[in-house]
Amino acid sequence: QNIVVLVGGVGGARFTRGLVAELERRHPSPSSRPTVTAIVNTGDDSWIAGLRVTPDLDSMMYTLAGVNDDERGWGLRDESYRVSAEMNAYGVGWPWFTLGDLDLGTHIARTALLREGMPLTDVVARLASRWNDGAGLPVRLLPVTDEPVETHVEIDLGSGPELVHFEEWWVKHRAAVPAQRFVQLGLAAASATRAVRDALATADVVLVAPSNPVVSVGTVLSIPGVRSSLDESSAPVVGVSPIIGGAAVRGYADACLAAIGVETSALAVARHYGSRSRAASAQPLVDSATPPVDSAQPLVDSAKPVVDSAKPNGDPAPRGLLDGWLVAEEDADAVEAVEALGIRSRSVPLWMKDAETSAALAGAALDLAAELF
Ligand code: GDP
Ligand code: FO1
Ligand code: CA
Repeated sequence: QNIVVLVGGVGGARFTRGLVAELERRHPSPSSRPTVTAIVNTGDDSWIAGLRVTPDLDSMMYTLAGVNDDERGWGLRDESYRVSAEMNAYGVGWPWFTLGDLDLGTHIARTALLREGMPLTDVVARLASRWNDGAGLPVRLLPVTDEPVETHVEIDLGSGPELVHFEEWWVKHRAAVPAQRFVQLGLAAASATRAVRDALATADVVLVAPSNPVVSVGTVLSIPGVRSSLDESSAPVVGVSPIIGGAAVRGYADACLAAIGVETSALAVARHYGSRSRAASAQPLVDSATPPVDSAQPLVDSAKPVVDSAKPNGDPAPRGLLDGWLVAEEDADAVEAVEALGIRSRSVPLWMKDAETSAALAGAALDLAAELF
């Protein structure tokens, strides 16, 4: 059995860690255990001081390696900040974006491999392979695309509209300035990797983690090739609500949803994702043709052709995303309305407090998928 999970950073990592634990519990023998492939958002990636930083891939890698800072969610534990203090003293980099000394080691290694011409997918596999004494991670991590796609946010700080990187809006401004719209730089030249399309084509179950529906899952879905691969798959697609009792737990997903006109509720997110038995309504974020480049030292350009982004005329309209949707017990009254959308729904404990609650949540998602086979 092949399980594919669509993820962002911290929410995706906690859920995937629970999924791994639940699969180990259900299948004690590794040879009969399903494989897990995570398709990871790359929209938060950026150039900082000449280094390629990939926050959501790193949240996944550090969490699955068991070396993450669990309190914060992101970054490594037992960090120090000597290097970034020096960078800040020189006025280089993003002073509001905390980069630990050990974390910087990851960014230097990744950037070095990218500069040698290695595609991001292979770089991620290489970085992942060192953990667990060289055994690697229990999950295959796949960046959704090898081409740089960066989410930017249009804001107005009083001197007219300007575009800032998503992390600047999120971390520096704490998403307190309204986002007028999201723009994905580089999207026009990007496509899902072959590995991503193959993983979706051979998936028996697809899970949508309780990740940010706009800038994490929304970005993954917007990459050409992802939607079409999902549409062609016969695997059930089960999502987990990132909204509990009308609140964006941890972070500012509510500000992201407001920017695209979606209410912060489990039902509204389900409606936004749509039912797989019906035509899609969810639109990708706004595209822009300008790819993000580090102008000082451009990456080796792989000049890959765009694959399967154009739909030939006469193709069926894209489908919605979901066959199943887990909502919180606090949102039990939404189950009926979700089912009226053509999406099978259950209410379960949705808080990922610790290893046990995360594993139970992943188990509930697997059980709902099994019902939908
Ligand atoms: P990020 O990239 O680090 O922001 O992480 P993700 O996009 O993967 O996930 C962030 C989302 O996870 C937040 O918007 C929350 O709505 C959701 N989230 C965080 N903790 C929990 C939890 O315990 N349960 C559920 N259901 N969702 C959560
Ligand atoms: N999140 C923060 O809220 N503040 C930070 O200073 C910060 C630094 C950071 C450094 C490396 C990394 O991989 C992730 C980091 N994050 C930080 C987490 C993360 O990038 C964002 O919170 C999410 O992408 C929002 O979706
Ligand atoms: Ca993120």
